[in-house]
Amino acid sequence: MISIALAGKPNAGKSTFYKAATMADVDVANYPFTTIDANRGVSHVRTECPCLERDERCGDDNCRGGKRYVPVELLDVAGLVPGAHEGRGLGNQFLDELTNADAIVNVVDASGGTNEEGEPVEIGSYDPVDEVDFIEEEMDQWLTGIIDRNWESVERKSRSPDFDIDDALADMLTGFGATEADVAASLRELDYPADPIQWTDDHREALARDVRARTKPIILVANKADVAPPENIERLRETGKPVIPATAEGELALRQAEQAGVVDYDPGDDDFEVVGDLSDEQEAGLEKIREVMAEWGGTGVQAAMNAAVYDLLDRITAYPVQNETKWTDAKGNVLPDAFLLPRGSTPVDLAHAVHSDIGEGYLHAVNAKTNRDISDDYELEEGDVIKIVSTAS
Ligand SMILES: Nc1nc2c(ncn2[C@@H]2O[C@H](COP(=O)(O)OP(=O)(O)OP(=O)(O)O)[C@@H](O)[C@H]2O)c(=O)[nH]1
Ligand SMILES: [Mg+2]
Repeated sequence: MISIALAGKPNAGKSTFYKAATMADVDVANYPFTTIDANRGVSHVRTECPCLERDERCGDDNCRGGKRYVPVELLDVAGLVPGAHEGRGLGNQFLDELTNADAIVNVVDASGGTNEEGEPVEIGSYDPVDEVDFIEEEMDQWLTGIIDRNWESVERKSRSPDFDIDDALADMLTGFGATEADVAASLRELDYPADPIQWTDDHREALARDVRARTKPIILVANKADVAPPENIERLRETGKPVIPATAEGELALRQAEQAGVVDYDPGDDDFEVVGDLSDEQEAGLEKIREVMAEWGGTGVQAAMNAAVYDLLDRITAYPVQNETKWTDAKGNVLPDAFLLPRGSTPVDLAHAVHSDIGEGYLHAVNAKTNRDISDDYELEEGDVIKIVSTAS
């Protein structure tokens, strides 16, 4: 499963985002380091279900009237302060938790109402652009440290006659989520001595920065948009990084109200409808959220999950089925599974994602929307429904 990690300075709203996005029960409070141990849970990205092209909707938990929710892992970790890579705050322990993440959602307090240590200050008095820079810097320095600590082993390997620097670095960095292709691409970008013994700290740091950017891409959530001065969000946008304005607190309130049966709202909707009885106070709170949603096109929480997976990681959703006419599995469930594959994936890749045996035994595939055979090098598109024919199925 794709893994997305929430990172950011303390008190920015990471756990509120996590709670809203997973509906798990975690601590949220207005002081730094509320979260100590990482929370790991299941959230979803939202897409259009292929069933919209048919007469009937799927009618299960994953598809709410054609709004398809595909599971991804979400990780909420302790806040990060400047110097974390040297152990400040809850530093290293938290950074190590990011090892398995495919992408990072940096939850920024766009209101400027907390300083770099996460302590409450007057709204607008801290510049949120500063936390964008230091979070990235901490991640880069953390990886630099990992490479430094492992360099001796690269030097040792370099004495062997069949030494290959790409292989040696890939070995070291796979644990960090880097593939051989990532390492090779980074090395192509950099100038470096052939002999690892000649590498300086600067060479290792340059490698760390490039590999980090490739393997842990970052998207910014401009959280607390409900109280943020609009110019702060503008300034965050000027960094050139993808920015999603959000109110994690608003999303949490809506999901809780939806569970209580008082509003009709599906995560990612740009508005909601009140369907139950509310106190005047509750009603006023929800109307405030409605105004923020109108301004930004929703609460931003679902939008951030989607941007991380579909934009940053460039995934598409493919739906394997056994029956290409009914779009069902062997048990008759309609569109039971959805896989988030890298753009450019082929039917063979989908077969491997379903099961390694199905991949090994792959024979051919049928596009269930057109009922035609597709070639082995066909590039899957968002929403494709595919029957795989394999010796293993
Ligand atoms: N106004 C506003 N406040 C928010 C929003 N999201 C979170 N908060 C508040 O921000 C404070 C910190 O929220 P948490 O979710 O605990 O923050 P965190 O980033 O997990 O903090 P640490 O675990 O200490 O690193 C709490 O008082 C939240 O209620 C939001 O969208 N708007
Ligand atoms: Mg927290």
